[in-house]
Amino acid sequence: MREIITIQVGQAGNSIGEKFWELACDEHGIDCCGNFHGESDLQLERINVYFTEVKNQRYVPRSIFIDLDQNSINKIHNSNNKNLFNPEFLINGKMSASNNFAKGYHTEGAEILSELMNIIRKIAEECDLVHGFQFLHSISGGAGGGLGSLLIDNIRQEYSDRIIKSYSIFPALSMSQIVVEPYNAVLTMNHLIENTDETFCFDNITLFDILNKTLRLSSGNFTDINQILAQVMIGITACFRFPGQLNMDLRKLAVNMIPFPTLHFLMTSFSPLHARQTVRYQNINEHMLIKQMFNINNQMLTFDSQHGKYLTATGIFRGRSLSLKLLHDLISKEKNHQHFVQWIPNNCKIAHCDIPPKGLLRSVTGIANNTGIIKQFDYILQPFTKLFQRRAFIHWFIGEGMEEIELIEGENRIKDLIKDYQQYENTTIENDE
Ligand SMILES: Nc1nc2c(ncn2[C@@H]2O[C@H](COP(=O)(O)OP(=O)(O)OP(=O)(O)O)[C@@H](O)[C@H]2O)c(=O)[nH]1
Ligand SMILES: [Mg+2]
Repeated sequence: MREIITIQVGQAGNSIGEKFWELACDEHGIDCCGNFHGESDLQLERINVYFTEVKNQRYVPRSIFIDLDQNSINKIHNSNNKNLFNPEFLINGKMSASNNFAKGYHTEGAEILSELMNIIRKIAEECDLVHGFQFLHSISGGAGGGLGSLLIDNIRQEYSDRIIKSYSIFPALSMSQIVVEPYNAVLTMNHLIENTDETFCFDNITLFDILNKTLRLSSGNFTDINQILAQVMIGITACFRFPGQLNMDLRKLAVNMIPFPTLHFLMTSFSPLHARQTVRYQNINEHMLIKQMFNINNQMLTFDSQHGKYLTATGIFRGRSLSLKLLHDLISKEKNHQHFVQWIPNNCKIAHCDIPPKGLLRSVTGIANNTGIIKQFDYILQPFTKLFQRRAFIHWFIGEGMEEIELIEGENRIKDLIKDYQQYENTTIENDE
């Protein structure tokens, strides 16, 4: 079996993780104590990818929840799923990272690093063959960004041939209470560029927009946002968790989606996304799923849709009565569209899992490597530069053992990444001739 280890860090990471496991347990027929009550063997066939069987038909998520303060960990200890998770793998430090990347990376986080790595080693040793690690975190938190980066760096060093993917939340700076978020985000990006294989990017502004405009939940909050995020993660992982005709794993996904090592920042989309009151009036067929997979209103991240070009895309379809032939035909038409680069032949793929998500007959989760993602990088880089030109607030970081050069390095790395994406956005077949 090829197992995946899930690591949640910081408040956002832990809250999203809680939701992810809730949905994953539901799909695999696991109750809040880890016991199997499913109806089908398919629910168990690949359950070991995400869960460890501890005794006959009792399963424990292969998951670690980490924070520097106690709040988000206490929430899990007190939740309905408190008996689901191994309490040894719910870990908090002594002191909050106080929104400071440097505390998460250099001081408070570094203090618990060896304890964390021991736990990760222990979990990895219990696996048959670790396939990869998935991280959940916000890039702008002190814990999620700082300690998350420290763990990613160390896991990359120790498990260099395993896949590391992250689900990374970009901040809504216009709604933020934290002035140093641009610093944290740029510093975290530096490590994600260097040490992850696949980073699925989400931004809170877009997710709030989906709540308000598409789902018409005017008083939506993080709980609702995390539900959408978890649903997308469930869609991305469906083909790893269930057997299917057109299947994939973390490595195959990376091989098909990432044309150059640093250009591994992926956007996602989901369909159907409808207000509860309208969902039963929709005919969710192959045409609609493909259309919405590329529709701007179904994207989980704001990107430059005017100039951005798709380098690669994959649709993960779920549901029993889908025509794969029709999906192939429709997706082939899409890839001739001007928004796809033409110098990567066959850059649009489909994967399929028979089992639909709970409560739906069919769905698609889109994954795209689109050069328009640089809009998000710009969004954090601009306020970063404004603050950093005047060296504002950097004493908080320097005071925790960080050197100014790390900020300069982070800034340069993002600038280079933007340039790389731009270069491939403008490359045409004619350029090669
Ligand atoms: N989507 C989502 N975003 C969140 C959630 N909680 C916080 N955020 C966002 O994440 C960013 C802050 O990261 P947190 O995860 O709260 O911070 P942390 O990693 O715990 O680290 P500290 O800042 O030191 O507490 C802000 O932009 C928040 O708006 C959540 O449950 N879901
Ligand atoms: Mg926190």
